[in-house]
Amino acid sequence: MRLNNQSINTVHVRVPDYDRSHIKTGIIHLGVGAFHRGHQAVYVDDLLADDPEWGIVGASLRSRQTADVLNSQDGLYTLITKGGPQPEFRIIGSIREVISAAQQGNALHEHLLNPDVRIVTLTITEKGYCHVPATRQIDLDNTDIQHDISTPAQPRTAPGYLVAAIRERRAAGSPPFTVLSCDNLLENGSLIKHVVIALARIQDPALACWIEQNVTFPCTMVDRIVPAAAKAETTLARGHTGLDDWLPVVTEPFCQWVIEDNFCSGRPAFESAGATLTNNVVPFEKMKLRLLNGSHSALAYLGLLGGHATVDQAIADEAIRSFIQAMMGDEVSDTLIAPPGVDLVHYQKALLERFANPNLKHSLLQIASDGSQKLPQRILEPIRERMQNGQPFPRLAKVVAAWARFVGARDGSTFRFPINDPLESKLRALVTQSTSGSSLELLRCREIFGDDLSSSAEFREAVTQGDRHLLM
Ligand code: CS2
Repeated sequence: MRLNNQSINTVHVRVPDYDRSHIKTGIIHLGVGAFHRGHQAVYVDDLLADDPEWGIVGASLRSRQTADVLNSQDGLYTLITKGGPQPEFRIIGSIREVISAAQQGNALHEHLLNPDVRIVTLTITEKGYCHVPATRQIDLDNTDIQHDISTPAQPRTAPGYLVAAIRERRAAGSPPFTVLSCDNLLENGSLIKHVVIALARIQDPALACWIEQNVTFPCTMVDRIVPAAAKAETTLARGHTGLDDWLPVVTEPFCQWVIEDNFCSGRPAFESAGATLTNNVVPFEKMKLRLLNGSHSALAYLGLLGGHATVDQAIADEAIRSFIQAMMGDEVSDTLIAPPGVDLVHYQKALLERFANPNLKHSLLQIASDGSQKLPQRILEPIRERMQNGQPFPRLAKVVAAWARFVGARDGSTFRFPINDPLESKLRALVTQSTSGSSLELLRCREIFGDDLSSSAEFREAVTQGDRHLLM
């Protein structure tokens, strides 16, 4: 039997504690991947019993499969939390419907015009921001952005959908919505604000000014490890609930959401579901991006080069584990200011434990994807700060060297690793077209390294040293 509104009454696990037929749509979420379903949708599920105004309509910008499967389950899915030996199961009901934007762009647009929708949340991954990673400016060479400039009423990008909807809401006299970014980018709210306003300005400068004055874009720090679920999880869910769920979500017990309290049209009591509302998210973002995500990227590139497949395997490798510990403790933590109430030493220790979770099977290739979009905020920003302070950064440089080898490594004429990166062809051309064929040619990529690092002899020398010392 499939999981849906009827069959849910037969299960003996935790199910929504509210009447789903009374829920309204207050949130549109762009990018309904596993992360959203393991994180924000769970917080919302926790608060709907007290406040039914905030149900979610999700949209997938690229894949149609998520919409098809979740709609056939009435939006329901199983959350499988793997901490100790016994996983915990729970059915989440906060997503009312999912739209596949590529097929139903107009339906998404209509939902975005609904005046009851007061928040648009985003998990569109780093590349969804359509910016140049090194400069954080809108990427006018991006063909989807070019499409959205020439055809604003039929957008393809998230910024394009936001601008089109804000324009019409403004014309109709509807209140604006808050745009709540939940991606792993520094000052993620400011970044999406910048891209949205830049896109609006090209079309209509008055609209850009109005957005500046009326729409808010709070920054957030989101944290929960949510690996892509494997087929085996469907079997696991069925074994426990008796129902077929084709899109369960697997996650760890840890969960954190720190949100800048700046909502232009109201918000649910996110704090009642465990989120932290604050005036300044930046110290939380920096800590998490540099310690957790920076270590994740280091584990991915060093681990894959060392023959590992998952995070727990890589962190069990003594050489890699002590490298990560030293990178965090000696090179990253002194670039940080501890957020209120956080002990950075304790935070690092807890991260090592989370990485060692043997039940998650978090794929290193998944983390290694989109390196061009991830390295700047995870690895390059702390490097820049250390260079400015005259401090060495051998381990951070080694992570850059490991990324370059991962991207450039070849067996004869074929590349050794599949890379999944919007700059893939450019990066690989840098290696194949150079006379040296060395992966260090990748340091010339200005979209990633900026004008400063791509021309810095000190940076190149440190990465070259790191490359010599890579264990291979
Ligand atoms: C990971 C993140 O895939 C990646 O790049 O580093 O998805 C990470 O698991 C989450 O940010 C944890 O909160």
